[in-house]
Amino acid sequence: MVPVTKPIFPTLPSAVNFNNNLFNRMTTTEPVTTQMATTPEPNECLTGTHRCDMHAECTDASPGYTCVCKAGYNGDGFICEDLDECAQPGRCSPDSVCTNAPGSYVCTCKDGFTGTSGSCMDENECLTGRHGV
Ligand SMILES: [Ca+2]
Ligand SMILES: [Ca+2]
Repeated sequence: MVPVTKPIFPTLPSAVNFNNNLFNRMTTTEPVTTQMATTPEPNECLTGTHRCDMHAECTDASPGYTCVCKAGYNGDGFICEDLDECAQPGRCSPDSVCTNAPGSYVCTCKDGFTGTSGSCMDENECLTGRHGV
């Protein structure tokens, strides 16, 4: 009787190379996934990758970021539109005219009244010299 001997493990060079390639692939793939997992959360507000409106405040968060419209603007932070303050009653004194402006508003005293925004007084033409001679 002639004993039949079979190799338990493959000894062909191609089989060894295949195992080496697989091993190399596993060892080269692992650092990539580790690097992705440890990549710090980006500050979109500094990198400029946020989508906040130009009239919104960007605040970095993890993950992502938040956008809040600035004072004088209305919206969800991604789209901010100027607030028409003049559409709201009582913004300016009854003796002044309200003019809407981007992010703000202006109260201008009506003719015959002097003062600053919000407080207009009847102009004393006798003192200001704006009376006829
Ligand atoms: Ca972030
Ligand atoms: Ca406005």
